[in-house]
Amino acid sequence: MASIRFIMLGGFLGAGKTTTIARLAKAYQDRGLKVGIVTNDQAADLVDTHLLRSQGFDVGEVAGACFCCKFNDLTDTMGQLEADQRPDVVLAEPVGSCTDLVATVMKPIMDLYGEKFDVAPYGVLLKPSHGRRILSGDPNAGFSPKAAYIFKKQLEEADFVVINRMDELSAEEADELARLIESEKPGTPLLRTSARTGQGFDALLEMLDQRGAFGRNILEIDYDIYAEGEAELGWLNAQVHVASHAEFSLDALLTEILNQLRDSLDMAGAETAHLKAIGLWEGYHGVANLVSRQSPVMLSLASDCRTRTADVVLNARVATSPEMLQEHVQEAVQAACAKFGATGEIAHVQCFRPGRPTPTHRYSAAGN
Ligand SMILES: Nc1nc2c(ncn2[C@@H]2O[C@H](COP(=O)(O)OP(=O)(O)OP(=O)(O)O)[C@@H](O)[C@H]2O)c(=O)[nH]1
Ligand SMILES: [Mg+2]
Repeated sequence: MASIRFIMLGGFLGAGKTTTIARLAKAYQDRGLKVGIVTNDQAADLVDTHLLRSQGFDVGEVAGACFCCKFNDLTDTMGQLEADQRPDVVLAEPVGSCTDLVATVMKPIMDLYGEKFDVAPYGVLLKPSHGRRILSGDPNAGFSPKAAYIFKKQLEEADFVVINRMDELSAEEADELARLIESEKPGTPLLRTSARTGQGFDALLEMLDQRGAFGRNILEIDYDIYAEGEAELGWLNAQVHVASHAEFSLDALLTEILNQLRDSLDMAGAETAHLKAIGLWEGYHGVANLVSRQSPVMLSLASDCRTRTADVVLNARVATSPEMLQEHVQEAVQAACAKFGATGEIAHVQCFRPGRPTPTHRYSAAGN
């Protein structure tokens, strides 16, 4: 039986992994291939899972810790996808604050499941504004030096690097970023894409089809700095039930919740890595995102729906304490709902700092 192509795409929070994976999944389906997707988060209630499922993809989820710490859950989830429909391709999205994935995920899959999975080169996506600021040594890069350490380790272990969001960059800006990446990681293949428009996807597909000596960049990494960098982020996943006597625009509500949050976090001086909210009602779904303190809230998927009730799933990753983050979220949800004459009942909330990663397996450069 032919092996399943395993494609993992990394990159910092908000780099565009889910958007890229959705576009790649569609491209593989257009080639006549069956696709499974695995999402991952430190907690339950993932916007990404809802978003990808609502687009009709077969999605398994590993929730509660990153792939490296839940390696057996990752392989079990891939086993379930296999039992459901035996995909030709599995696309996997690790948590955006994770690194050391070659040693803890790619190598173990190659070694322990090499007959079943054929592992593609490991690509890491960049959010240009974030990448430029860290790589040019901006002391106010928003996140701490420890978070910058994680970002640089992500680049270091990549087989290839992708500058995403090309639709927002001039040729000069992209060239400048390419120079910074080249001096950080000389000789690494570099692609330029827009997951929004599809620019550069032929080259990305071609790169992912390559066979060869990939997955070789096993890191030397200090897990204390890595763990402390991750723990600087407050992490919140919540479900909110919204109800009103009058109809409201689901898209306007999602945008308003994130705008309220953006303003209050900005006032508090808390840097946002990624805020995302999906609104769901009777088969309709809309998604809003915010990827940094400097950028506007984007409605990345319009539901075009008016409703009296909706379920909203909210995921926030922000450089602040979990307690502060939860307060900001509660206030933003109440203020936004009030604006639409609605009430927002937070049904389920998980809020914490990510714990120290303790990988199930870790292969060393020497072999294992
Ligand atoms: N303009 C533009 N926006 C993009 C592009 N790719 C992604 N986005 C937007 O950036 C935001 C974040 O994209 P995601 O795909 O959710 O990013 P992610 O890397 O999966 O984020 P996490 O799962 O939180 O780590 C969304 O609003 C996307 O619509 C792009 O190429 N161009
Ligand atoms: Mg994602």
